[in-house]
Amino acid sequence: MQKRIAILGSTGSIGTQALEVIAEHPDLFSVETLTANNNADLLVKQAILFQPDAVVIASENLYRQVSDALKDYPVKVYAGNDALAQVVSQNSIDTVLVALVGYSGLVPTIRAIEAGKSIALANKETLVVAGNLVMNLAVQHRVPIIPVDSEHSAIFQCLAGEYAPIDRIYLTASGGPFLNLPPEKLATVTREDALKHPRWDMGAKITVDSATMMNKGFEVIEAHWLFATPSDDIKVLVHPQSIIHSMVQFKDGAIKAQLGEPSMKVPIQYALTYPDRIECNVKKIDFAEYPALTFAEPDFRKFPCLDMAYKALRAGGTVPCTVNAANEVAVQAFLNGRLRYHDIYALISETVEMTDTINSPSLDDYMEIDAISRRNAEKILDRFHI
Ligand code: MN3
Repeated sequence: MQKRIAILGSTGSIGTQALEVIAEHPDLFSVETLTANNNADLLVKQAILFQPDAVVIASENLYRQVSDALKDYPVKVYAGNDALAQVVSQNSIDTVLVALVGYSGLVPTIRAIEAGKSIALANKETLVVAGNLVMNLAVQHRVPIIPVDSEHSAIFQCLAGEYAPIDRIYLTASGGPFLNLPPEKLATVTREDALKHPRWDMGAKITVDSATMMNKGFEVIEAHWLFATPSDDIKVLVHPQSIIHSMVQFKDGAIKAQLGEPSMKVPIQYALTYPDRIECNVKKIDFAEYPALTFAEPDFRKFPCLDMAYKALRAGGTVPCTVNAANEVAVQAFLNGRLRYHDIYALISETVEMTDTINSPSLDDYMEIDAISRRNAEKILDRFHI
């Protein structure tokens, strides 16, 4: 029987690659729902090609454009963020792939869990903001959360068939575009410099997060919640070749790693076929091309956002929620030319200092703290004139 998939964020980097996977295996998968933020043209193209039951365009002003373009097709068209959160509970959906960017993934993921859907999670911010709440809800509703983030997929694959507890997680990091840049040069890097990622082709937000290594910090938090591992047992390891996608060490010192050419298609496909493996149309590794795999400790002083993420995880409560909100404001401002690279960290850390924390937050608390943190970050941003 075909697995019926909803893709939240189908026009982004993960979403389009997920549709490639689905198109290569039409016997195994069908597309039930597609959603996009504001790329109406691509959403319409995808809807015509895959004929889902429904599409959602989050930007309500684009509703007319999408519904007109699909008026001759049997595809329901909805608009707005409420529709996006509601559409995941449709009976006809088996698995929800959450490929939204940032905080916007949280509420739809929670609604999908409550509706009992299997979750393929590509949106790390959902766990950064509210990992405790989301994981508890998944246990309560007996819903599997299969990671799509390549490092977490690697760890998940290393844990297949294991019962012993994890001794240590090695979370590998490419190091981003500024790995070998002298720290004093970071003051003058531009948006274009930050968007040139050496190993992975991704959306703008995550590429900037990779340049600051906030992405890796968020992945530490994500790993903590997915694998119930204390932050002290999660080590970031800089591995510029990005061939080892992460590793797990067990009590006896044995280490399992998952390797391959950098491609998101493998983790996306594995999340959809788990526990099975099927043919995947990607470049297979030729070790002769990689005579040396190298490893180094990360430089926490050069990449203070990585350190801040560890501290936020240890502080707990709504601190990671505030870090995420401030980071989203900072990255957007950086992309718009309103903030310098090295002020991203300063903006986030000042926002954390300015914002109250709640220790055992409910979803409403997270939503409130997210909104307050964004307002505080915007206020601080006004002082960082370029
Ligand atoms: Mn990753």
